[in-house]
Amino acid sequence: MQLPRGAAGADVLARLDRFVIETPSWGYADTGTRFGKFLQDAAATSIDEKLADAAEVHRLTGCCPSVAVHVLWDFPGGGSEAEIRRIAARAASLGVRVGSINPNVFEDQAYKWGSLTNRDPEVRRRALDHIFDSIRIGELCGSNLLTLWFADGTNYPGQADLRQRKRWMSEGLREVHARLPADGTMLIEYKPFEPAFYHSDIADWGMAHALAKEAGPRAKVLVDLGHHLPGCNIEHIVAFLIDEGALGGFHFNDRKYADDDLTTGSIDPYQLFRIFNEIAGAEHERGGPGAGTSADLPVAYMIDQSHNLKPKIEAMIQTVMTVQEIFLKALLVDRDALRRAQDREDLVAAEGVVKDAFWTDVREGIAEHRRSRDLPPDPLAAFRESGYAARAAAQRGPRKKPEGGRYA
Ligand code: AFD
Ligand code: MN
Ligand code: MN
Repeated sequence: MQLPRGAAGADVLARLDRFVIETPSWGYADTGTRFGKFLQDAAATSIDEKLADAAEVHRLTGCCPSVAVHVLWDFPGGGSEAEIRRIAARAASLGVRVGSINPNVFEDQAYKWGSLTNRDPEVRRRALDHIFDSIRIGELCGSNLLTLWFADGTNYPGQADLRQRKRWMSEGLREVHARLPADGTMLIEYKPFEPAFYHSDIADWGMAHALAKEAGPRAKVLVDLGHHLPGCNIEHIVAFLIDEGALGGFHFNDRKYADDDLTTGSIDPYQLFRIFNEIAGAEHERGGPGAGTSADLPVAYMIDQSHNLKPKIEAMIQTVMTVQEIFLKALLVDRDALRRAQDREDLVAAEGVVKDAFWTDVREGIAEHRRSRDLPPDPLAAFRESGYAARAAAQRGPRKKPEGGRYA
């Protein structure tokens, strides 16, 4: 099975060109696990360097125009209007823009017992004020997307009233929704555990969906691929949320055991394909690639990964290339043949239609298409040849090393 030629092929590639993937500012900086952090010389140490790295990914891939920001980590000046405008202008000068805004209501000591679910109304108010300020930052940056992840939860049975916490969370999210700008969308992200180890207040897609419906019509669910218990059928959740009109976005990564934030598709590319198969199937129902933007699902495709060992920009480019390839494969599923096989309960044929698309090697087709767009056919190879990482390491590395030039 090859890439379709003619009008069908042009439509599929046009859909691929409309498929943009947001990279996270925090993916370019030194991160670690709770067991420590391994510094990388070339890792970004400021929002300006993160934007520069994101711009390099966009320059080479042509599909990453926006950068997710983390309010406390990326606006060290406290988010003054001058700081925000400077950062937004810096992004624009680099050919990218600020994308989704991620408030941080989990690191401050005040949130030890929760943020929107804290039994202290002062803390709940503080968390809300921070989220409202994040909305302000978004408006000044020209971003209309707010991504909400809460570490709220408990570690022991009996620690808290779970139903009261649900009500506080819903009350807070309703207030957030009321503050959204007219064109704003809030994404509610769920996660079964970590950092809380007995219960998380927004533990699964059903809770996020219920809270989003209570918050208002512009609240949607964010599916982080690493936020599911082993064996979970994520593509079924995606299909259900699509059909509810509740799927707001993704955080792409991969996992072997938990929220490992491994590079997308590195462990289970077929699962990622099955997820995109649901997206492509739903878009086919809406008219498919030939119908143009009207068939495109209004979903934010974002990466959320911590590249602890892989070089950060390489890992980001690798991820973008993987997500593009997998989405293109899903667009190749022969929907009519699939439907005919399903209608006659021909399981083997139906599975064969899906697998034919998954096994299709689209790499040369994408490379050819990139050439036609004056993009490097292999963005990863182009990055490696560019010397960008070496230059970044030479500039940034010495700042991280104590006297003597070696890591402690
Ligand atoms: C952590 C959380 C969650 C959140 C991300 C960025 O698990 O995925 O989206 O940090 O705030 O990975
Ligand atoms: Mn996430
Ligand atoms: Mn996570």
